[in-house]
Amino acid sequence: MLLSSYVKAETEPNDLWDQANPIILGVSESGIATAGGDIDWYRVEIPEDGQLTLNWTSNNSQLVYCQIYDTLGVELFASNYTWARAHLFLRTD
Ligand SMILES: [Ca+2]
Repeated sequence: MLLSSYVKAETEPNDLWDQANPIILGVSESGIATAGGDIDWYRVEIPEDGQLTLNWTSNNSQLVYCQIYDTLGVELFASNYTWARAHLFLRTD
């Protein structure tokens, strides 16, 4: 499991897949989810097969969810809405 070393703020616009903010493995990213359906895209490059651990938390009681796609646009994961802390463990092999 990777531990976050610091928090990096999102950069808008990031509402579309081709505007995705890069995430560096082991670094936390923060964003603001506004009422009315804000979307934040992020991308992560995984250097080798293994387990991707993703944690996300809503700090302002806004409902949030997470979807993960591969580079071909195939959905690999879709969470339920949550206003609390959520975890994902995804095998990348
Ligand atoms: Ca956004």
